[in-house]
Amino acid sequence: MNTFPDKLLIEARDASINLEMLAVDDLDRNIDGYLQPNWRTRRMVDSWRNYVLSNGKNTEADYLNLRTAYTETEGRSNKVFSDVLATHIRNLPYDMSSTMFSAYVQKPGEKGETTVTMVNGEDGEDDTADAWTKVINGAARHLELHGWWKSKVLVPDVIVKSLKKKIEDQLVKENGDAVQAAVEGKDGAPLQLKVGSRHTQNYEEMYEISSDPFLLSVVQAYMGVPPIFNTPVAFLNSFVKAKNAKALSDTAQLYHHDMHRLGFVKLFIYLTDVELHSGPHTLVRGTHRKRPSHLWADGRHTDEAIAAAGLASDETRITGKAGTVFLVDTSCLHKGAHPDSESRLMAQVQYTNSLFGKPIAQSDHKVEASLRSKNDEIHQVAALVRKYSMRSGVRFMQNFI
Ligand SMILES: O=C(O)CCC(=O)C(=O)O
Ligand SMILES: [Fe+2]
Repeated sequence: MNTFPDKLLIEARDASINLEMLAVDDLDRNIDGYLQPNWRTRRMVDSWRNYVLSNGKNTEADYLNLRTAYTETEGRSNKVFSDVLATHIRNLPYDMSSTMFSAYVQKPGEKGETTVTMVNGEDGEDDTADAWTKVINGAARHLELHGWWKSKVLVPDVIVKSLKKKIEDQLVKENGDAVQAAVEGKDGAPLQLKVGSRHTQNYEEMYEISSDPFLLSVVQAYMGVPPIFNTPVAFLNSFVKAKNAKALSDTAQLYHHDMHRLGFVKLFIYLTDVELHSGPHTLVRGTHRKRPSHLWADGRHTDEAIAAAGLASDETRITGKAGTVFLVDTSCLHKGAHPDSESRLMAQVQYTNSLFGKPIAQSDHKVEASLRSKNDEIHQVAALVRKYSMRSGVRFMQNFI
């Protein structure tokens, strides 16, 4: 067997992890100029260094430093650490000619709804480049201001249908009749059913959508670094009545912030039409940057607590047809609204700027695992990971190499 290219991929992944040491050293030297002195953020630098020195391994203690510093500094630690990282890692140009969201920008003379028209195309130049830059920066700016952005252009129907079928088949395989009961909101049906990354990582559609050059460009413009693909999953949320607050809490249907990594943006893909009554993704806009002090606490927050803080009018509910994709900086306060009368099927991928944070299973490294394994499934995922490393770069697939 020729393992030469795989060894190169693994080497390149390790080099990519190592690059983060530039940010660690920068922070180590300058942190008191960047952030108010704080014991926990100091420890967070050490934790990040541990991550790099161990070639990408996190401990629970290091992860806790990140999570706690976020709360203690009211988000500033993550913002500063992420900005420092961005000054040390080069951006990638993504080739927009293969985007599935091409309807955003049309060449002069093409028919259809034109979101942006071209200006200043010089001979021999890509005359759509300016237009794309405008759309990308507009989306990134919307994320920065509000914490979310929704695409007007849907994912092509064939991709939505094939992804949906794979997820439904897996749900039925694991849960049998409970799936139909959940869809119909029958008494006793489960509130939520999940397809874990163990399965979704086999679905090419997850990579195809999330590696789209347009989405990667928007997330890169927002985070300042080329994004890393992390935690592909899918959920079915049933409109069955919730038994209690704990059930809602366990299924992310109470307000909370995510905090597994330094900087991240979640890509959500609706696989059913989602209206106000079907449990839309709901967030409090702007809370990724600003919120009343007590709402920086880790854990869940009730709707009443949001209202009492005067934030009810900042609630944003994201609806859309099947095939709608949107990006959310889920370090903001957010939840899946509990559906009233229709169940919701949704897939998601987390884009992140670093894998520092929550411990990652070494078994996630499919290319590395494939060198020693005869398991067909591992080889299939490894093939996808190689393909999308070629398409979008080693850094994008770093978690899975
Ligand atoms: O179900 C939703 O809309 C939100 C889920 C959630 O909290 C998350 O993915 O971080
Ligand atoms: Fe969440």
